[in-house]
Amino acid sequence: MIRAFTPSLEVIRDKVEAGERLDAAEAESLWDPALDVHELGELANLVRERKNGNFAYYNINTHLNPTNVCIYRCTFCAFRADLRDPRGYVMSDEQILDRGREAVEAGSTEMHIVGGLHHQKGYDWYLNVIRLLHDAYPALHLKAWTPVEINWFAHLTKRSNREILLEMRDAGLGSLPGGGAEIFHPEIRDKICEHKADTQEWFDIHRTAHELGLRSNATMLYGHIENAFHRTDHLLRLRDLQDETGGFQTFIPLAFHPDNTRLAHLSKPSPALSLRTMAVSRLVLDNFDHIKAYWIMLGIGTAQASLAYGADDIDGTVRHELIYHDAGATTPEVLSVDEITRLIREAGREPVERDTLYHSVVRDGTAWRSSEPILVG
Ligand code: V47
Repeated sequence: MIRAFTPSLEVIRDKVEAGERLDAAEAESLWDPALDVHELGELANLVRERKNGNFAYYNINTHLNPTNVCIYRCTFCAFRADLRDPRGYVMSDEQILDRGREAVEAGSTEMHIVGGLHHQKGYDWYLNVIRLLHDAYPALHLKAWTPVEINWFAHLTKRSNREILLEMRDAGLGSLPGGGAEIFHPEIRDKICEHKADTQEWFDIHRTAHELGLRSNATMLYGHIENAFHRTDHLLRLRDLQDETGGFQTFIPLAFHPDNTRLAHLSKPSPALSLRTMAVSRLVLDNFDHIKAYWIMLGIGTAQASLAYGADDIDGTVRHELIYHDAGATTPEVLSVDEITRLIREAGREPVERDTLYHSVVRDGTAWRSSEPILVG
């Protein structure tokens, strides 16, 4: 069947096929429900295959949230706890090292570390998390702390973000995860997380990290009180910094999970919005190599479909994820390598195990090594 394209989709198709950048108005038009989500997906898939062929990347990773006690009260967060809340916890050094051992025994190449900002823990406690793990398990890549934490450490110590990042890097920090981005536009940010690191701080910290040679990721929390304008603004701000530094590796759209949050009256974003967000992200972020469909929060079905709507990565096997499961995610807590590679193959893609910095991983029994950087077209 031949479909009649809306004029704007024709313009977009021509630009995407020619490898030209979409401008702000074109980017915002992609959210218009009049533009068929599957046609957008087809265009996003063109870009995805141009950049990453038929590969779909995954890694073997473990999460560590050393404390859930947090001074901030972001409206979307179900994970945080007050200081005297019975749900509140702080992990001991021994528990942190146990998690590292478990990660290594499970073959993890990466530990993803984020947590609450505990009222009574100083900067040294957080620095020690990195030092302990790196000294004991130097091959484990520590992808840790968002700008929200870095900004808090700078505030606590009255030192610069650069000094904090340098000290963390020297202690074993390998890269920064993409969290804390939420929605950058102040109309929304001021309503959902007014106290924590603001947009300018988020960008300054990623810029500084990139200058220091640390790669990082970026996220966007969608499907709550934001609209198409705010999402477009978010993507364009990221595209601008990437033009400047080239330091971002992956963009991860995060679907809002409302359970147990102060926004519990909202419904979850639909799979159709998730697929559109994946496609729009791929089309607008022309300077990002990778778009990740985080299966934990999308659910396995939507994550599989996302591999045809612009995504080329589905994160990892993941063990000990808490942030989404506290907010009602019903996905499993871990997938085995067999399960993750099967779901990639079922979606028609070729699974490639990567490390955090997108080198392919070669395994020989229980030993592994990072090999060639994965070449992106
Ligand atoms: O910044 C918190 C989000 C983020 C909820 O870099 C929620 O590879 C939905 O950044 N519903 C942290 N989202 C997680 C994160 C991440 C995840 C996976 C991979 C990477 C990476 C980074 O989680 C927060 C916030 O945007 N979040 N609560 C919720 N109820």
